[in-house]
Amino acid sequence: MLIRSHRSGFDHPLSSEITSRSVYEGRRELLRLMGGGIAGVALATWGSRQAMAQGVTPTARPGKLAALPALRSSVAAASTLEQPTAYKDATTYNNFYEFGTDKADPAKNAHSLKTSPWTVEIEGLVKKPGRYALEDLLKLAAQEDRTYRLRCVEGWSMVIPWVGYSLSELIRRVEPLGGAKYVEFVTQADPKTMRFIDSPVLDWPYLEGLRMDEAMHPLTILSFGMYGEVLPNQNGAPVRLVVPWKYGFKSGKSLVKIRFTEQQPITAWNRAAAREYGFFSNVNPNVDHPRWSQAMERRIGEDGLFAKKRKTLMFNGYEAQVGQLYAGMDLKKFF
Ligand SMILES: Nc1nc2c(c(=O)[nH]1)N[C@H]1C(S)=C(S)[C@@H](COP(=O)(O)O)O[C@H]1N2
Ligand SMILES: [Mo]
Repeated sequence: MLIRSHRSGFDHPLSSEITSRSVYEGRRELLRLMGGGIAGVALATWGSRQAMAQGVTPTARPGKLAALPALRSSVAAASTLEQPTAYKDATTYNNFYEFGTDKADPAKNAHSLKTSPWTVEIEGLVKKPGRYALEDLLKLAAQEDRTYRLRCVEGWSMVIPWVGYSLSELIRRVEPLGGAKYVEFVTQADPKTMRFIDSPVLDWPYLEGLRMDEAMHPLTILSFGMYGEVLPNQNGAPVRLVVPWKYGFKSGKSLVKIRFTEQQPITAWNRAAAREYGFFSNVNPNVDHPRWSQAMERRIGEDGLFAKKRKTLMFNGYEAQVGQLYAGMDLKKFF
């Protein structure tokens, strides 16, 4: 199988705006010596740059994992203005059934996931199939800050500053053939490192899929990091999908294969309960899940006794950008 090398022409010139790792770490050290505070905000760390862009309280890089610097997004209105969810919450309240079904399980169990070496295979109806090393995928396009809401079908939401680039950057380079109508996403299924992979909750590997126009939409990202650092294992390291206008489960974690198909792919949740989880699964307050309403959501981190629920927004608040993809479709039928 073809291994794409650094010489194969996919190198993206790193913008001089991207702070190199050593400079970044140096600034952190300086910050630490100065005791943070106002002086820290003046430095172009991830947190302050993001805050200046969004007018929210600066969030410090958590300092847990390797830095993954990012540019402010070039995609118009790509980010929400909401305050990001606390890193602690975003990394301890997860759905990643390969590591257990309790929200706290992935944080406890996902350390066993082996994320290096990692490759993603591109196959199916595409002119340039092949196996891409993670290092090459990382450099395929500039990493951007994309702070998106993620709304789970279960009725909670988070605001996460993802680091990644539009999936369309990759799709364009591999040149899908005319017959390619859908993109299927296959995720890691390794019984040696994923404790719950033999549990009967789902058929493994966890599969997801998008229509080609959804996959090509600039808001759909391949994400390699969050909060200015590489992804924690429990959040789908080393590379995951993030589709902000769809329920969280459409955002497959720990991707190993991207396949271009003519037929609409089977997805893990559709196979498990077709009546409850459709192929599209667009966030829609007007289409209830058969067993509960989808009109409201609880923002993780706002769970005090008197915390108000929030109204769920059409397409999770991204209607202006993605509504057109579904013009003329009956969203009750194609849920
Ligand atoms: N491989 C895989 N990807 C997955 C899941 C999963 O169980 N396995 N859960 C999905 C669901 S239901 C949600 S809500 C999001 C949660 O992402 P987070 O834990 O980073 O917030 O991941 C999605 N991606
Ligand atoms: Mo979810």
